[in-house]
Amino acid sequence: MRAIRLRTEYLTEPLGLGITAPRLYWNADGGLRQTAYQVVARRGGETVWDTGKVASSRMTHVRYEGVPLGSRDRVDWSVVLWDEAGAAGPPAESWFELGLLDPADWTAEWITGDYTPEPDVRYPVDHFRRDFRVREPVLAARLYITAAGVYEAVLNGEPVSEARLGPGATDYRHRLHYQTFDVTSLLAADNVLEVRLADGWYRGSLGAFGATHVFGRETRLLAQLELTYPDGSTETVGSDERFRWSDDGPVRFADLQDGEVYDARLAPSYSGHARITTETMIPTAADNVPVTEHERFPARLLTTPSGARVLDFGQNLAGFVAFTVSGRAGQRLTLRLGEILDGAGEFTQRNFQLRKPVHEFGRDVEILLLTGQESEIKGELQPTPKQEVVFTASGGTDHYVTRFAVFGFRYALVETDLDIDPADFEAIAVYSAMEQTGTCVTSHEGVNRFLENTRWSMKGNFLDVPTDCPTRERLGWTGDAQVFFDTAAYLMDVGAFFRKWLRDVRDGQLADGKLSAVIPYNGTSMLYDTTGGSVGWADAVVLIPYRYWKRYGDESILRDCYDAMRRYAMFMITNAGPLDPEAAADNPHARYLYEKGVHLGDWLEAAEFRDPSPGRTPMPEEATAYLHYTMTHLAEIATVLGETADADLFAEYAQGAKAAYTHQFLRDGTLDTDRQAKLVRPLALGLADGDVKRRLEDRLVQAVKNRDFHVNTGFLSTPFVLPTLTAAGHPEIAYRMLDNEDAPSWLAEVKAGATTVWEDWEGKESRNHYSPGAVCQWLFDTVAGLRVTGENHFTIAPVPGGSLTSAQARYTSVYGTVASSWTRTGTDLHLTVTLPPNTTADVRLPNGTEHVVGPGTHEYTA
Ligand code: RAM
Repeated sequence: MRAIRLRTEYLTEPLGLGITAPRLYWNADGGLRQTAYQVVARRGGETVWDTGKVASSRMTHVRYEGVPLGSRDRVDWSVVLWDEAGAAGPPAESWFELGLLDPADWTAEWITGDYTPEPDVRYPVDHFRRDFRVREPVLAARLYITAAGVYEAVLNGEPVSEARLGPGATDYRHRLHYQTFDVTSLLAADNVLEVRLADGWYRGSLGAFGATHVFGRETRLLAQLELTYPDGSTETVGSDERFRWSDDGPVRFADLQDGEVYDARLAPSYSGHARITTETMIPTAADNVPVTEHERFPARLLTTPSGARVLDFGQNLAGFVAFTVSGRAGQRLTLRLGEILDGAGEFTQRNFQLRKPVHEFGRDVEILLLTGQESEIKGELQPTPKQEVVFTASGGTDHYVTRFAVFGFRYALVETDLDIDPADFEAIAVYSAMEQTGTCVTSHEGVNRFLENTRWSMKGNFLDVPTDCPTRERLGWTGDAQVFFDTAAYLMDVGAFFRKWLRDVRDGQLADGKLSAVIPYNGTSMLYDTTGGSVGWADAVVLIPYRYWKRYGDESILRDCYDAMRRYAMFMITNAGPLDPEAAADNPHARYLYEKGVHLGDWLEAAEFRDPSPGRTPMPEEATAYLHYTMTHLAEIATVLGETADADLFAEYAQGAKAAYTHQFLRDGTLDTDRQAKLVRPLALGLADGDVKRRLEDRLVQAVKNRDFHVNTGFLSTPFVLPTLTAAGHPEIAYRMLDNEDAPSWLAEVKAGATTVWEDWEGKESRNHYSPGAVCQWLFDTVAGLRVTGENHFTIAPVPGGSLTSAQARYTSVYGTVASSWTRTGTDLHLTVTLPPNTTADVRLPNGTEHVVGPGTHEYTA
């Protein structure tokens, strides 16, 4: 038996790790059971940790407990596994290297361009350059780098890494990440280090209204190149006033949302010098996967009915655009990027653009924008985001690729007098480099496409932060991430990604314990702080760590987040109770009602059931239901962490809220409505038992039938509707909703040619919103029946049904790759289950038979 998929803190061979006692992970290959392991860790040839032979089946969260490690330490570790026969296998090897852990490690200085930023002015991209010689050969070279802005570093003409858009998005008031790159192989005797610096999240447009200068006016760079020679001596080339500077390069304007203005005739002169500046923030390691370029899509040229030329890349995505053109110097090419063609077949950006002032604006204007009082705003308005590239040709052959903007698009409207060949244009998907962990292929093409559309919406929105859409808002809406977490975790390995964002979540907690509804902070705080206590959104601070813990068996995420969870719990408790005590006088559990605060509700239910003024009307039903649900999770978490007093308090509120809810909303024994969200919620969140539950289930089935198997739930209930129907013994109803190609439904979008998931059932808003794709969790955990239910343990309980004749799912869990595949012929079901070594599973067949099995392939016919 041999260890495979060796990882450190969810990362493969991380460089610049910020965790001094990292945890180690592996999967087993060959053999059945791991009976023991031995980890040996070495630093520069010296053994710093040797576990000896540990009798254990553990493959995850094995914490380094050797000699204390410090900045820059590189540790090579190996693991040997013993199998069920007591035989040791060959060692498997990996490594990690720590980054700069002590503020004093930073000897480089913060630098900025030699200009004084004026209000209301945007500046071209800065170019910094430092030429230096090294005493060859260099044994190792590390570049530690970050910026207030976004940077791109190039050493001797080569990008220092595949990472893009460093330092990534955080709340720069609280946290700034740095990156570590191994640049050893790029060094020569004479070297040129060049760094480009653009506005990024720090100074560029952010959020729905494209506010600028949210974190500051002056962009800055910090770069520290450390060279180690074979004799052990070191040398540091750090950013300082010796860095040359100019801003006369080709990128005349760059903004993550608006795009780039690029003049290929220009090259930076580096005629000036960088200026030393100050920054009090101490950069820390992200311990996350980098943002990188992924799939590339070629273009097809369309001519619209009005004669406009549009490039169609065939896939809606978030990323860059690249092209090659040749023409006369000064010839222009403008690309506008959008997601759809309108009803008339014309290019449009209307489905995601809002408007903002041409001039920089402050809080007063922010209020007008947020309250829809645009007409009160003085001065000219402009669309936001612009999503455009304005390119000027050099006269030779030019290659352009976006570097400092991200576009949500499938189409590009082209305006140019250059001769263009669509074969010279490409769309490049850009997202956090998460490993793809889950696939599910069924006999239904439409279902398969919907799953891949969901994966694409995930790719389109997992760029360092889980955002709602890559066009209009690009914000880390907590509720969207919360409802999607389990689907996300099936599709890709989100261990490092969500650990990072959960840190952002803690940064985004407000003084009263609620959370901003979008994280990280984006400037227009008023709206997001007001809605920040919304149930379903704020609960992300509890529900995501909880699900993360269950999926990855990682209790430490609970410890990391416990303080924040507890503060949110206290916020809920403080605000519990009736809005109008007199009106609630007959409810003996009224103190456990949750009626106060601003709640977004089920958000974007189908039009006929949509709340006319979400966030304005009280939402006692939704809020009390989530008080119960979240307190139930909190009680379990507090128990696990040994916080018994808290556990009692949370359990009291969980039970109290259930009683209050039952009295207030289920008093007549049921709810009489075709509004699915209202029926799904009490069932899914555990608010109904016995007869009441059965009546609600029947009413839900009736509601679905009354609406011809359409879906009419909103963000909060969409992930629950099919699981609830299945749990109620009605998988056939669930399948009919899934199969339905008539809107509102998931497959109506597929039928309409969607390549990503739409925000709303009507397709009027963004076309790249993963939230309604949260139903895909059901494909993995119910249709294929794959669930992680313990350490090294799964439950496999497929529920075949509907028009599906087969389903095959594979999921690379933290314990290895597990697969469930079934085919149906007539009434016969054939199931194949494959388990990785050192795992077990409870296999439950649809006919009720159960098997406890170990590694290998198991076949069943029922
Ligand atoms: C929006 C976004 C987001 C949602 C909030 C409430 O503007 O679409 O997805 O969470 O509203």
